[in-house]
Amino acid sequence: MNNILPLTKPVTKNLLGIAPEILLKWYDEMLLIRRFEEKCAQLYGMGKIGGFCHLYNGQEAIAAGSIGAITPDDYVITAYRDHGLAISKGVDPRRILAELLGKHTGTTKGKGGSMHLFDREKNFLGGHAIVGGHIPIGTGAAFACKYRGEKRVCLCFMGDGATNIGEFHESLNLAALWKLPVIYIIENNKYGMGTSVDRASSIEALHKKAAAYNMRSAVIMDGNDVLKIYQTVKAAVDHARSSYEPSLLEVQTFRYRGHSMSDPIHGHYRTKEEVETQKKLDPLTVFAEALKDAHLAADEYFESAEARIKSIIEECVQFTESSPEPPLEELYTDVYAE
Ligand SMILES: Cc1ncc(C[n+]2csc(CCOP(=O)(O)OP(=O)(O)O)c2C)c(N)n1
Ligand SMILES: [Mg+2]
Repeated sequence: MNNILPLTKPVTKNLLGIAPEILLKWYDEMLLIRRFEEKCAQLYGMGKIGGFCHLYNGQEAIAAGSIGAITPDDYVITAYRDHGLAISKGVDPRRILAELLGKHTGTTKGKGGSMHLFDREKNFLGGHAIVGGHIPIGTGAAFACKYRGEKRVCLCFMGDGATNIGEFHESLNLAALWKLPVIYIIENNKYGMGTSVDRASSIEALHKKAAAYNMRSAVIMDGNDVLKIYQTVKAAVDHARSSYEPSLLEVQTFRYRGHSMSDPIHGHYRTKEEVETQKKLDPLTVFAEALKDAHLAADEYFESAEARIKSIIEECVQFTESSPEPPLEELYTDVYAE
């Protein structure tokens, strides 16, 4: 089977009539995620980040486009590849980096690490390490929204591998049966660790799994096109708000790094050529070209964005380096709910 995304011209040219400041905010956000992840890779290499660390390089358009389609009141939940989604949901990147370095100022007071980011105020429900384990929690958040009579929704992100887990199927069944305002978003980056989708799933078109539960579904082939993602997620969100009905969306994407920081970029399961081909459709380049074509930004804008993001990253590092380690007594707090 062919694992390589079709090289179509991806970006919707009219930019959907979205206000220029919002488009530029999305670009900045995607750039922040990319540079943040590069800094994480560097700090990991220096031995400053311990434990598992899964980077989001290549998948940035999904975070910006999907979260651009909801409001701050809505919930977001995901698995362990969570830095980018947390940034887009408005979690302070300084506290994210501090968490990765195990500092007391981190989002989980330095006790959760990369895979367990959490921010109640921002309605970011994690950051979960067990594949598929968070899907019932996202479904439960949507249940709570409906039960309380609110018009909020939950975006529940997952990897392709998670769609083979029992909790995925149990959750979809209940969400469809009880009509819950949840949008399940599969970030199909073609692999679960070193196993390709066709080796793990009986069906490669993962969105079609919704049919078993009579649920609406769609696939976005250009997962590097922030506008297509926004457009599709927005339609699903609007539908969930007005009817409480769930959807299953599949976004075709690609991770540029290894599965986690302890894995090689290519490994034995994918070729250098495949990775290089995918990188030709880098979501940042694709979006920058669309912005230039639409005369919304010129080269100077992209240079100034780099400078602004660089200083944010420096601030994150400074904040983290000067933050204290958690005190010993923290070992026993927040372990059980009271
Ligand atoms: C229940 C469970 N089984 C196995 C693992 C080990 N594991 C960690 S990540 C992963 C691959 C998941 O791939 P996918 O859902 O496609 O997400 P991606 O890493 O590609 O974002 C596996 C098998 C785990 N964390 N939890
Ligand atoms: Mg995957």
